[in-house]
Amino acid sequence: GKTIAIYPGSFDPVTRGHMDIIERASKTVDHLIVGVLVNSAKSPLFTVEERVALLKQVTAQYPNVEIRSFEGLLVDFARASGAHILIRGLRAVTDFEYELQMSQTNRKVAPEVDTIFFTTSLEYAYLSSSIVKEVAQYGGDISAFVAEPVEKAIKQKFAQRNN
Ligand code: COD
Repeated sequence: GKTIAIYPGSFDPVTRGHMDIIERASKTVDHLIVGVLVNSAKSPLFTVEERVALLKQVTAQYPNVEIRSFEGLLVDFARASGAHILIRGLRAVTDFEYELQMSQTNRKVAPEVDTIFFTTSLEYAYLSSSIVKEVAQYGGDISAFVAEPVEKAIKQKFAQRNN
């Protein structure tokens, strides 16, 4: 059958690091669903609708990539989507403990759902959504970190906030 995978995250907002994982993962599975978590503990800069819209813009060139939001447990979303694979990215060792715990918990709750990790491309190893927001907040150039529509959207956000 078709291999369906989910790449879940907060994507607040999507960075070039995420985009690299999406591109690579989309080549290895038949269908890739990027799942945007609705109720994150973190207080997000972008609404879930905004995060989904930005992801749609930067992944429009991949016909087998779909963007959806989800609430509740990730493995329930996976089951409902017919996905048996979760995709996650690994940057530094600091990602490892959290990712290991998540992956093992998810497999305990849903044994048929397993996680595949992609190691970050070297040029994006340092990159995170929070770093991008911090640099943007103080007016720094973020064009190396995010795609153009995302850069515009962040600038708009901070312009609104400072008015
Ligand atoms: N290079 C490579 N990978 C990267 C980079 C980069 N520069 N930046 C980020 N990534 C990877 C991250 O490692 C991660 O794998 C993915 O991209 C998404 O990152 P974030 O930060 O947007 O997403 P998270 O880590 O906040 O997502 C957490 C989830 C939403 C997946 C998690 O909280 C969840 O599943 N929540 C639902 C409730 C649930 O089921 N909880 C139980 C889980 S055990």
